Amino acid sequence: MLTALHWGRGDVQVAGERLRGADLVAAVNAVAHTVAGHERVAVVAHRQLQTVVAVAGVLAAGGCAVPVNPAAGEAERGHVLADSGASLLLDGSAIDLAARGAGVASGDVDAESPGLLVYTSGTTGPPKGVLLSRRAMAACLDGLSDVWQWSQEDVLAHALPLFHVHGLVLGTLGPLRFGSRLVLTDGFGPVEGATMYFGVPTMWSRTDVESLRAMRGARLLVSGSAALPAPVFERVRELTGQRLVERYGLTESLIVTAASVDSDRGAGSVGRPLPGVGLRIADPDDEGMGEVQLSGPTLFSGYLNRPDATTAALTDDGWLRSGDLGRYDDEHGLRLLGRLATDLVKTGGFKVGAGEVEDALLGHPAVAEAAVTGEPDDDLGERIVAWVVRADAVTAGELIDHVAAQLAPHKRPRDVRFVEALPRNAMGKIQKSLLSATNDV
Ligand code: MLC
Ligand code: AMP
Repeated sequence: MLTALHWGRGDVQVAGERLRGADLVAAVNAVAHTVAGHERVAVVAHRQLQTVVAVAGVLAAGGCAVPVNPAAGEAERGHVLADSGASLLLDGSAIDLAARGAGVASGDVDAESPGLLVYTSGTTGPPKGVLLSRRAMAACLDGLSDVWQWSQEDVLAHALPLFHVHGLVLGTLGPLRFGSRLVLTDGFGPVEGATMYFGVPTMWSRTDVESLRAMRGARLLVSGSAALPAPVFERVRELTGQRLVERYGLTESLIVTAASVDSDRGAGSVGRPLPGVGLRIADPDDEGMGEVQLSGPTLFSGYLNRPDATTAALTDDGWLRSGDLGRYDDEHGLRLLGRLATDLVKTGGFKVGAGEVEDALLGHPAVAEAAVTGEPDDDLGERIVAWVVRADAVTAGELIDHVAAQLAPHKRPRDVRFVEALPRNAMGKIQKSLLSATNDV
């Protein structure tokens, strides 16, 4: 188990279906019996009550759940299933919410053992599996409960996907750990009685006036996973009377900083380190800006099957290189100012590796060369743009569909720009910074 998930007090509602108290515990136990003895269990993470019960059941049995994006394309899904070595795949229809089981004797589950394996994109190659221990998840959640005074009295509402840490660790295991009620909706919007809302900036910026007004009664509105534009912060403040609270983290570190419920929550700050978290700015320039590096109990246990990538992600003294540029001072907390890698795109809060999309495009016979960039976008933060040199006749739509068949829908390019050649330096390396100035043909 997570160490202590209080699902005896749990109350989870997803799209009109609800399980609570003893019924929730018994449904989770029924899954735990089914999965007992499996080290890793893949769970197709539809936004359904079955997903919550399945993941909790795997944890209760002492195993490690591997969430799979239900919309993942063929190549991506195949990679996750093969790389994770999952010996069982649970899909929503395989979970019977009416099943009831008694507690399983999972023995003493080591807090260091992985409870989740979450796949996340890097700059090149297919996504890497991030091993998250029970200890790391518990430390992150307890840290947040400290700074947000998150308790059993809370009702959390969100519409986040369940295959990333935002929706799954914070948005699902959080309420289960604290016994607070969870209402998971299909679209982001007001829920009667909700005291907390979690969303990515795109969700906050898309929420209409009436809906924001209806969220006034909540005590904590939280934004994370991507940079929150100042105008969105201001609009939410105007319509709800509340300052959005920001928190920051990575799949590899879980949440490491958060603005606290009682501190002054200012636009542009993602708060201070959670209890036990080490945060430093490496090689700061004259203005104090450098790479944010992290240590402490919330860090991952490594990438599965990728010791090389794990070593590359850590400094010699064991701190995680976040790849984010920031500045820290005690008065304002952490301010994020950009990213070191240009080959990662954050679109709608999803991280997408340029290399993964380029590889998918290059798999199309009509593509001679391809480069992918993230271009500024008012709605999504960044949008994926593909720059393509054609070897044969092909339309933008055909290439977008080709990517969608291989990868998840959010990894599709929004725009395809056909060019005669990609700008390269003397070594032949594509110079992405010059692409925006390149004209399509
Ligand atoms: C998208 N569409 C396209 C397209 N791309 N259609 C044609 N061509 C393309 N290239 C379609 C979509 O499928 C959708 O169709 C419609 O266009 C709108 O797409 P969208 O603009 O992307 O919107 P939407 O699907 O509503 O998604 C927006 C969103 C989503 C904000 C709901 O991006 C989201 O759920 N983000 C959350 C990401 C997240 O949880 N990140 C956490 C990572 S963990 P249709 O038919 O479906 O409407 C992490 C750590 C931390 O970062 O700190 O938390
Ligand atoms: P992921 O790999 O999907 O977990 O994404 C982690 C990245 O999301 C971080 O490295 C940041 O770039 C970004 N991120 C998360 N939270 C915030 C935030 N509050 N503000 C800006 N960027 C964020």
